[in-house]
Amino acid sequence: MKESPSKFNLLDYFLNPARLARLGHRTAIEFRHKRLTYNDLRGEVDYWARKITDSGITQSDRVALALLDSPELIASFLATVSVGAIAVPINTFLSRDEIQFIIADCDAQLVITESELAPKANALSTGDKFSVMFVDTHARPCFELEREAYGSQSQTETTGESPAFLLYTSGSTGAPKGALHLHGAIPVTVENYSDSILRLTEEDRLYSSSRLFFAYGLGNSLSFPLAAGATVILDSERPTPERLARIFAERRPSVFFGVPALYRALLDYNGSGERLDLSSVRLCVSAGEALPAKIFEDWRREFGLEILDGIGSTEMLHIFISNRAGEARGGSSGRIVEGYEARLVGDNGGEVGVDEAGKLWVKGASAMAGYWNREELTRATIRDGWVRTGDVYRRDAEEFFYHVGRSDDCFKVRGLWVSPVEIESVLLTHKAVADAAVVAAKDEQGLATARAYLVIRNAEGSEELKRELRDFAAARLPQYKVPAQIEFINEMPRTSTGKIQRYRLRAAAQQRGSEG
Ligand code: 3UK
Repeated sequence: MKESPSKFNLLDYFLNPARLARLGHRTAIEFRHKRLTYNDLRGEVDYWARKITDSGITQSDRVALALLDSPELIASFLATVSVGAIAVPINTFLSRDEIQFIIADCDAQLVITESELAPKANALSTGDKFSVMFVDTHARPCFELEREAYGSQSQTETTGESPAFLLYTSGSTGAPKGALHLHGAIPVTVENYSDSILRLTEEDRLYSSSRLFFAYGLGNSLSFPLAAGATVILDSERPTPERLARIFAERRPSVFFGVPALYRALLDYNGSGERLDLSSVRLCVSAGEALPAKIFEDWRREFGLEILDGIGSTEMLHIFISNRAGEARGGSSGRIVEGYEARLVGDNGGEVGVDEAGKLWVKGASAMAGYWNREELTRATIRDGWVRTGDVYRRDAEEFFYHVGRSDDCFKVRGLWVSPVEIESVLLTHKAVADAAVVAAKDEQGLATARAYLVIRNAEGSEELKRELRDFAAARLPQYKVPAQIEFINEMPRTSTGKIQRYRLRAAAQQRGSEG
């Protein structure tokens, strides 16, 4: 007989009485002019737990959280899971229609949203299947006003295997799908990744440019700082290089989490006469897409800091292959994080050899329980505990992993496999190239060829530059990988979580046919 899992609740994990006795007066969150101690946060969670249960929410109900990064988002997330309901953080950059799709898909009974998001939220208040609660993050914290009325809330009984939250991801195409995670998943990411790779102390100050609604940001700004008794710096403004320069100078984070496009923008900003003060930073992390070796090297040269690239996914909750401080390699995602297992699977279903490309499968206790209401897709994604990531990787003799591409992004030219990432990382070493994406296109004869979309730095996008770039690539790549077509664009299309939208470039490339 299977042993029944013991009682466990995420709120208790982070803010139990014993921890509060030790950490209560330390700062948990810094946000605008506010500073919340761990005790304050507990008060805020209790306030929200009461409001949520008062609105009729019970175990397993879904509570959608369409909030900017704020103490209220952290508190309402923990409050929701503390009463056994399922929190659904929503990407505030999505359109009204996309937000409505998610609310309908998870059948939320309650939506907590921001007065500031009124244009999007107004449409929500017309819903009749759910109620809406508005939050004003500019107001004073609720617990200060109403603490007396909202004493400690008794928790619903949950275990490590109770559903806790849903994270929606659209992948590169298709409708968003919700990855369901259990109460026990967050502690696994803390033990596997944060404890061994970040090695946080109570003195650490964490800042993530990726938001809490994204699995990466949820780990960076909620799970890891709170589990370590550290401080998280939250910001609801757009993370431009100017904004970040201020955060680094004024808030002095010790750990910074970004995405590759932002690291590149920060390097450009720093090179344009402005200076970034990174003197408080001891650790930089990158995820979301592959960090090109060029950025890794430029950053190290400029600031004397390594960027620890690591791959994570919504399905696995956080990073499962990562570089380590002091042994990071540019162009590599690093080695397997202890607690996870990885397999690179070839076309015949067996594991590939050293330096051979294969499909990446991972296994680990932070994996999602499944996609919400998508049984078939769940079965196609997880088999025997192995999660198919959709990525192609190769592993060298020292067990370092190299991202070859998403399996749907790789294509063949003259019968030979081409990895867009490899061509892009070569193009990015040219001084004129600020951003690069390569997709499959057809030449005049209708044959598959590589087409490069480039954002150019301080230069005219001339025919001469195209020739120069092709010669540059030809000197560094086999002929079939040299982009036969080059197009200059003003801005790279990216998702709000920082990934290149290759499907949009592919569609454009198909339309353009053989020109270019
Ligand atoms: C790609 C990477 C190369 C890869 C995420 C950290 O990105 C996260 O989750 P998503 O569900 O996307 C997952 C996919 O993104 N990817 C992510 N990181 C890297 N590719 N190098 C990387 N370092 O295709 C993966 O399958 O949005 C990242 C933590 C939690 C996350 N959810």
